[in-house]
Amino acid sequence: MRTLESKVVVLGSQGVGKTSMIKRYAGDDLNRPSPTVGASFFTCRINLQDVRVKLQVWDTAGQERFRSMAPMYYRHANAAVLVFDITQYKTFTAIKTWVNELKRNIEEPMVLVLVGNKCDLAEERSVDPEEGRTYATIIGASYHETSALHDEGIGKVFLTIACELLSRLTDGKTESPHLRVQDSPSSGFGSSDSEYPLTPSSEESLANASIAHGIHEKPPACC
Ligand SMILES: Nc1nc2c(ncn2[C@@H]2O[C@H](COP(=O)(O)OP(=O)(O)O)[C@@H](O)[C@H]2O)c(=O)[nH]1
Ligand SMILES: [Mg+2]
Repeated sequence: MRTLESKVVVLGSQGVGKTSMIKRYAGDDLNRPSPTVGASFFTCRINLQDVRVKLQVWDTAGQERFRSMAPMYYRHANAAVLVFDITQYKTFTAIKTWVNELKRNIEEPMVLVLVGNKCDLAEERSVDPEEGRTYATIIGASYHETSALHDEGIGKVFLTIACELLSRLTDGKTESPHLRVQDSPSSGFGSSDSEYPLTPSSEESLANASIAHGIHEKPPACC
């Protein structure tokens, strides 16, 4: 069985629900406190056909309020989730800034998904889904609406990323040196991640003492 390893960054204005989405996907308690400095990530494993896809999903720890993240956050990222709040138009316009920030920090083509979160607050909606879809098309992203509160649409966001990474790989469309594929005949899901290649270096870990890492395993899925 082959293993595909990738790094996914989550971007968007403060308060749009990034941490809630990630916690929801990680099967974590939404009320558990998160680190307040540095960054944290968790690894989600999904079996897609005959490939084991590991998504290393990175969360910010509030640095987004400075409208810019440390380069380490973007390093070797293969996909980005751009999140806005459907009830706050300014968080939608802010996506453009995040797209520019991505362009500044990442040269290789990435998988992009645009996500309108808080769709449970439909009566307060200020971003038309058509506008969201149109902008997604312009930036080459897929468009999703989610509710982290009600756990709606979140699994689909990450499954879309995993499927897109896989199809780019099998189509030979990506030559990214950072999208790692390994043949892993013996190691199963229970195997150690001690040599996990995307784990921050010890130097980075020291500089970001609050980095936390969790692992979550998803049931097999198909694209
Ligand atoms: N109604 C609603 N509130 C949400 C949703 N997702 C997050 N929130 C709330 O929005 C606030 C900010 O969420 P958080 O995950 O910390 O946002 P972050 O700053 O982008 O990481 C919190 O009060 C969450 O409970 C959602 O889907 N619906
Ligand atoms: Mg957060």
